[in-house]
Amino acid sequence: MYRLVISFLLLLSPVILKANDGYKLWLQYLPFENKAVADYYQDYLGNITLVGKSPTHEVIRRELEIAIEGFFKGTITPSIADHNEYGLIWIAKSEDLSGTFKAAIGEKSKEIKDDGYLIKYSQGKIVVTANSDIGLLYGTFALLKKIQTREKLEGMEILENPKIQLRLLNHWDNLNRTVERGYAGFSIWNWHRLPHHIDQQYIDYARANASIGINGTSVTNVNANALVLTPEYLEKAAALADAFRPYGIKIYLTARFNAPMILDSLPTADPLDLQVQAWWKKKAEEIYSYIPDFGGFLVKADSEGQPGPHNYGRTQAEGANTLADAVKPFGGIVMWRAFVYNEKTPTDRIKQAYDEFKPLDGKFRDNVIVQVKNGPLDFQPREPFHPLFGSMPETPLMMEFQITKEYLGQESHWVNLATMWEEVLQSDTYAKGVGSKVINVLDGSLHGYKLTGMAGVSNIGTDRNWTGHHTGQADWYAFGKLAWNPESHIEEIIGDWLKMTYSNDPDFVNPAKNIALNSYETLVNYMTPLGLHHIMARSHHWGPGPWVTGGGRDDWTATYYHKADKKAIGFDRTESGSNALAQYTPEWKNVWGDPETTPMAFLLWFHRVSWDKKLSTGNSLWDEMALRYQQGVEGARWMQNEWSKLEGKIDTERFTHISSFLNIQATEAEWWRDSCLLYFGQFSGMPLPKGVEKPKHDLQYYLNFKRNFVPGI
Ligand code: GCV
Repeated sequence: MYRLVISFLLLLSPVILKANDGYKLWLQYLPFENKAVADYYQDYLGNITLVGKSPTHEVIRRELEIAIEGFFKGTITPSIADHNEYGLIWIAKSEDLSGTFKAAIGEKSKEIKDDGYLIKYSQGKIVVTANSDIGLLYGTFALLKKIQTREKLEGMEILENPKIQLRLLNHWDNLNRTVERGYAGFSIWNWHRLPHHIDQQYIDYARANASIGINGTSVTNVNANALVLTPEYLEKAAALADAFRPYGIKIYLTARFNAPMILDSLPTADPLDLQVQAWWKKKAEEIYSYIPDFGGFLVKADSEGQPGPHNYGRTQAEGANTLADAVKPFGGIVMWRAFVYNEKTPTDRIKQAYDEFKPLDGKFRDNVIVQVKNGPLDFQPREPFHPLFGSMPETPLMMEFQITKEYLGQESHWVNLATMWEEVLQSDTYAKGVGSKVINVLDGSLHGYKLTGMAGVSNIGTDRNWTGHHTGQADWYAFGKLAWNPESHIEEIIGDWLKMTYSNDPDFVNPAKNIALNSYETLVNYMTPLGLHHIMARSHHWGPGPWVTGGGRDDWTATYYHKADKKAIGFDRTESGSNALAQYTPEWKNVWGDPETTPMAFLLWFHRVSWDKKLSTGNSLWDEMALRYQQGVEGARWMQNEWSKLEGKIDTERFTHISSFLNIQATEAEWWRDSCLLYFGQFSGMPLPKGVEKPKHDLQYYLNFKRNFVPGI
């Protein structure tokens, strides 16, 4: 046993005020704030035993070293023994635990499943154990998190098993390094330099993901380029897979449905054609020769111009099954997206996925999982849960959330997405009566799914802080946490993230948490209050565009969705309208079928409401809308103001960056309010109620407002 020598003076220097570009994400391992805290953890961190040898063990060792360097500001040399009876932290797989520790853990170890882990304090020592190498890595990160958030180790007992098996990031990254709906620079995948150069950022990406339990990544855009399936790119993808493997992260690729035609000039991509089936089988064999643990395919078919089984009169199941059969012998899966809709189908766009997939329930191979966006439209600031959840008992469904904020202000708005995700996850589908929450569908408990999953469309790019807005990191973090356990408490998630990323000072953490927790409702108010949706600018979706109309596709306009006229506004989705409501269970039909019982959050999603209709608040619809837009603007200003009070509590670099983005947010909130109220005011013909500020410009100004080269298209 050795004792760490800490330079007391160094620990007292004003560390938090040093410049920090945010690259280290939540793995800052901030120095202990005083000698007492350092002394407390020193005994444990100075006496670590790590048993076993594997690439993942090396990752664990390295992570411990990085953490110790950070905590103690490099004043000690980490030394991690591979065997030492006196170690105070013991990290070992259950099979490698010595008798004493086995006895201390007792029956508990039997409760560890999959890549779960157990951390247990016993007689002055901490044991981190698991049944797999990756479980051990997760357990190590969990212990480090406890130290980062300055929790006491005595009496600790944490048993964690992942509730969802597939916890994936989806990158919409193109091979030319542009990122569809990416607002944080270019793609981090430098395909040109691969396979020979493994950038440090790939390793740090893997570390960050492993630290929150993410175990897979689909590295290419769902608007897929077939080239990624050629040897040239498979070699590169294999290099990424090799780099990620020790972190428990599998690689997945997006498959372009007509790849057999593009790459090998087959006359058809008909999934029932024998030649096509043979092509996919051969392709799978080839992929697995490069990447033996390749996860499988993610497919967007028959949607927004992507080819698919429709082109051959086949069903989504027939399409998915052909690819599934190809990867099955190697243990691969297919994630088949339910985001299927077509402008030529005359029904309400939000009904189309359900109409198409529901009749196919039970027709997919057992290695197919259908990936469904959280709501039936397209990642709007607020949508009711997708009606497919709870409606496909025989077909595993996984969740697709969008971490990148395509429709939510993109990179410059602070919105705590976990608040929105929690709202969806906690929704009761009533599929099997009360208590059939979306979570229960996803974790497999409601229908007995054999495959479970959650995917998040990544917000990561080459920006030094990875996500453009520093707080975008929180959304990445929260996604991982919710994918591991969708029941996680979002207050705890954001609190932990703030502590690990910035500071443990409650005078910083509490107000910052408060800003985050209020940010979602604020954004909904200044963008799409009362259930408005899809009123963003055309194509790039940045900023307001309630006037967007005409063009090639009605279902890509705003007027299709809000239907404002002199009398009313909103989309009637009840029996008297599109009857999208019929896709939900009777419980929801009762609530959402009547404007009087529909929560205001979804009023205009389900109903057409006259401008002068008196709402439960006592306001007319018009007044309520205007007041909510105003409330949103005031909320954004409040966020700005609250944040300004935190100056000096964290490093200036990140403080200033966030302040500057909050300025943008507050200005854009006004832009949203003014332009939407001017536009809708033409129809309502009613004056702005008291308390709502006068617009800064006239409607024409907003109609003429154009910006070139908005990123992410
Ligand atoms: C990758 C939305 C986005 C598209 C995206 C699509 C999808 O429509 O605007 O950029 O395409 O969703 O999820 O496939």
